[in-house]
Amino acid sequence: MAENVSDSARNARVIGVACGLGALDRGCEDGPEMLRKLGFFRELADADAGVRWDQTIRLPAAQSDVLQAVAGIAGTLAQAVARILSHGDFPLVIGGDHSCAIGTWSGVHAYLGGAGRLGLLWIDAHMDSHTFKTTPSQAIHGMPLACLFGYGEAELTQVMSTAPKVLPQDVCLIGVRNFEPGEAQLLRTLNVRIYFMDEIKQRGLQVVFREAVDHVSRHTAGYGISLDMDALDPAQAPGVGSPVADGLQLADLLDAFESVRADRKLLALEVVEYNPHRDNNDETALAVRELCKSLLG
Ligand SMILES: [Mn+2]
Repeated sequence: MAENVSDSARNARVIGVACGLGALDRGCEDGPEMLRKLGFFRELADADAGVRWDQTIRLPAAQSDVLQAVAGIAGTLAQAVARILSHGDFPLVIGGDHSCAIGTWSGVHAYLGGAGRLGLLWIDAHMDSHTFKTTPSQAIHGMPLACLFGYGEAELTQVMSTAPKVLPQDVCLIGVRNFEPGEAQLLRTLNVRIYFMDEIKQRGLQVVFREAVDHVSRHTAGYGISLDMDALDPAQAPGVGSPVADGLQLADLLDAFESVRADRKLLALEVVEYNPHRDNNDETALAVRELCKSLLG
């Protein structure tokens, strides 16, 4: 791990991942470009959050099969994330579908090297813990968390290194309310902590989030947040590929993000699955902006 991280505020570097190949509806590949067009990363920069667009990763013109294409994106993304971290900056990855998580967290893992383990908060309506053996849809955006644990195709589990990128005891899922037996079985076997919506409603997101941050920080060198926009209630974030009713309230998640704004152990943020073609008056785009602001502002 590089030692050049100063105590001054880190500058966020945005990587857009214009890939929706891992989803059934590819529309989220237009997410990064739409957010750019709306100009709000510029707005964040103006707000002195030190945010700058680094690059947009696109699919190669000549595509092989979906697995190879997603694996290719993951490799490119992982390198970019590791580079940003080694410069002492903060990677903000904007999807694209959730399969980009394979690249994001493989890159953070590579950056940490032997410095310690990586913790991960996975905020999502789904578990994303399928393999090709258990998935009903074959869609790779339903698999990234399993891949990061080391389960699945070698192309997806061995990005930058053969090691698992996270250990089950260093991960928490938040907001889950829609899943299939095969993936639930894997997470149960691995004993991963899952905060389902009913527990969140009972105890409140602030309490649950604080507990989850402690959980993923305790034995790790740092942690990341992977936010699938479908974790939010579709009434507040309709622009996603797989909406599920009864989700997180935006105001609660904004408060939660603000609570870790100055946390030096937070290493990277990823916001995925925003699909502009399904949005309503840019409501979801605005939610992405507010969430980024609350974390970086
Ligand atoms: Mn997801």
